[in-house]
Amino acid sequence: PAIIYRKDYRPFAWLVPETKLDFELGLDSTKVTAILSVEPNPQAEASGRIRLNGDGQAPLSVKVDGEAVNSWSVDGEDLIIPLSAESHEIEIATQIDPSANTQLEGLYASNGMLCTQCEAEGFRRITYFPDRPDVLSIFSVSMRGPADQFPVLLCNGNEVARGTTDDGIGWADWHDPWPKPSYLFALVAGNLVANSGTFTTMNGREVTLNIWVRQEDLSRTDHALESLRKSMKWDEEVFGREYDLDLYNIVAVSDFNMGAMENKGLNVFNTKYVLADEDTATDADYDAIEGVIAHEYFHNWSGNRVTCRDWFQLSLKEGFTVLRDQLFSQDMQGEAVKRIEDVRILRAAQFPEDSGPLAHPIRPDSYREISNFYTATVYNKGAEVIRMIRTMVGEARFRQGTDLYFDRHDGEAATCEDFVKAMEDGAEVDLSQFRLWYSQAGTPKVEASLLHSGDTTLLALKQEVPDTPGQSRKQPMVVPLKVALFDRDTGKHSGEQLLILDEAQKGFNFTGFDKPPILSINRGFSAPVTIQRDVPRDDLVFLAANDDDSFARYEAMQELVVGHLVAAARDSLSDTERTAGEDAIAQAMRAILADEALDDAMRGELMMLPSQTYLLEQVARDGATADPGTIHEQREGLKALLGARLAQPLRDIYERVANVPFNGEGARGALKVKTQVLTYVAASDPETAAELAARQYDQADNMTDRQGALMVLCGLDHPERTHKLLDFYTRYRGNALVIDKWFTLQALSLHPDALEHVKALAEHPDFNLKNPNRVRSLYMAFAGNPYAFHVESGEGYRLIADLILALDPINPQTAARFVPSLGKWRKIEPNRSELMRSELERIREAAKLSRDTYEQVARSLD
Ligand code: DPP
Ligand code: ZN
Repeated sequence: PAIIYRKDYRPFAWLVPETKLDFELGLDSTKVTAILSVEPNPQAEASGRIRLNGDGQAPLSVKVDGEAVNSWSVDGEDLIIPLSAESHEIEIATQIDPSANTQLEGLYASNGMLCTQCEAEGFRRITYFPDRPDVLSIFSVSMRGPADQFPVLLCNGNEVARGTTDDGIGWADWHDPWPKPSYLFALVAGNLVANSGTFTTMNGREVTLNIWVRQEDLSRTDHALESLRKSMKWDEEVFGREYDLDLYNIVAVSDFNMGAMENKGLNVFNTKYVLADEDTATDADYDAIEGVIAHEYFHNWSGNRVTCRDWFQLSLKEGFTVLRDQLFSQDMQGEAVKRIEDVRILRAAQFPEDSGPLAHPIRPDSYREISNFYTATVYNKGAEVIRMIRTMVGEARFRQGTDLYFDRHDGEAATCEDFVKAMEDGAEVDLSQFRLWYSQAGTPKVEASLLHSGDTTLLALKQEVPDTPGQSRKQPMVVPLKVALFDRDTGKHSGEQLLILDEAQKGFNFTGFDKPPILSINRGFSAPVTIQRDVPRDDLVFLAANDDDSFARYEAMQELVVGHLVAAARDSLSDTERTAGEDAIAQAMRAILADEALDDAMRGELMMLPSQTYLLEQVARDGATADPGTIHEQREGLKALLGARLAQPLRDIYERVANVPFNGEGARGALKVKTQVLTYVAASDPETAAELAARQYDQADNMTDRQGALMVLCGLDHPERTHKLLDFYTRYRGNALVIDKWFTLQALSLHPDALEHVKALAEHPDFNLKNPNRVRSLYMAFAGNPYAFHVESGEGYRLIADLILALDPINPQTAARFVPSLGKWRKIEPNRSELMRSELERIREAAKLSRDTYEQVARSLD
């Protein structure tokens, strides 16, 4: 498949001011008639023809200015129509089969309803169209279909008219007054009911809000509706953004490749990010729903009103919108814990990407299949990059920058460069060198060392941006680092400072310290970098107990454990060092358990050991390789040691939090701590853990508690494991989202037979390769199982390769998402590495691989 380059961007030769679509809807056969008003684009080179993108369909008829034409031709999947350089009306009829659309792009059938997913290039599977984000058009849509099957007919914008004919055909006309690119088109037809509400905007516009679901799901939509209201209010208050239609529809569908989609006025959501009640959703589910509802709502400005010129600019809308949803969630859920969670996600998903074969800048230079670039880099690192601008200029000037950006580019298809320029002008800051964050891939490494003499301390900083595929010898970036220096005698610091490291090396002097101070660096995770420093264990123990920046406190605890486990996994710990490390970690953990000033939500975070994925990244630093088996052993060993040494305080705290009533003050934190305690007990005293977990499961009056207990039981070889798994299945049978959890808990478990369990679950009658949520619930969880996926025989790798091959013809976009788990092979010890690589080669050799999977496999082997 051809490679597409950013540098090759050219504006489209035609404008399409208006598009009229007519749908005769049927699950197996839908007829689409599209009427495009086109005129030559004065900004582009004239062309004697128009190229319309297609994918899979055949034209039934083509008319230009009302006359049937036969002079069209097909180039690959595109339709080419000769056209003189003046205004025309093009009419094209096509027929598609939504029920055969298992890739879930374009118009497809799900559970008896019809829905669409057009981003990035799905619209071309509905009809021939210039399917690119810089072609903006005003859409009018008419649709009709059997009224009993499709009583509800929805599209973007406003409903103009609707009715039912005498012979039972329902119809509706919709009009969206806002020009939009085709990727924001949406249509839904089905038997749905709505939880409805209203929101009055800051200028008094009354907006009707609807959350559309199947009848049986209606009772689980209040949280989504409330989240939408909060998002609308917050975006007015914090970014000055007001909603611009009288109607906001959200539809939940159970077959969906992504989390959700921000189509203008008609968001389509994965049920996972809509449905929640206390019995079936965890606290984390509630938070995720609030965050994704906000994300899609915020796209109305950062994405829809200002869209992307081309797909290389994806981070323009995604990075910015992720930052916006993160800031919103910080305000709703608490800043400290949310920041820690966001960094944890970045480290789990983006850091490995940035140090592997699929590394790319947040604004990529080329792609074969754009679906492969909906990545943690474009989204999460993209958000971090904009957050750094905000950190450097402060909230007020950041707001001036975003105001100018929205003002300047409203109604346009913009670029990342436009955003940065608006920030420079609006926030009055020079971002020339900062732009490197858009072009250079790789996680910068910053080495920090303190040199003390007299009363002066020199903080010496050194940065290096590692080589990534296609990029070497990089330039120094602008790295904003928040630091504080703690006085060793008073245990206090005299204020946080923002240092800007913008050269390869730079020193900063601090005076007034009799003794070398204790350095707290990258506070709040002010820059998405890894900090490397030689720091005394005792200093980390101090910071873990005392740092007044919550993130830095968490980080100190992580650093303490990472340092110890990485050395242990590299087998470079002497016995004395091992003991000293264990003592320090136990001492820090004891302080965290005992700290009465700490709230439990934060305590729960501090108790979490670094993930094996993150540890693996750290062990495999600088070209070394990692043995996942050893990392697992060492991490579990440390958990067991802490569980044993802190048995009493852990029991005490468990008793306390177990008595916090659900819905009571501090319940969320209590639930988090409770399950954290169980994971330590499970490692040190499985029998007691099984007892406690079984009781927690039985007494649970909410899903957080029940899932936590079952998670712990899943890892144990104990009869209660089977009992509770069976109970859970029976209790929630028929509720797809909860059964997804049931699959996931088993696939992620630390049980020695987890691999066998996964193989058996793949044969379970409830398993289904066509439903992305179900596929992910089993296999994505398994690919993230640090132990079972990496069994020495290589069977885990084979399982994932087999899945990729089986799924690729059904749903290439989802299949390709599994490739990165095998693509890590270069970081792994030689035996496993070879097994992983050969699975990738086996995939590459398969006949008829999709563009999605081919690209990821080829890059992973390069
Ligand atoms: N729907 C996806 C998102 O919101 C892609 N735009 O991120
Ligand atoms: Zn998005």
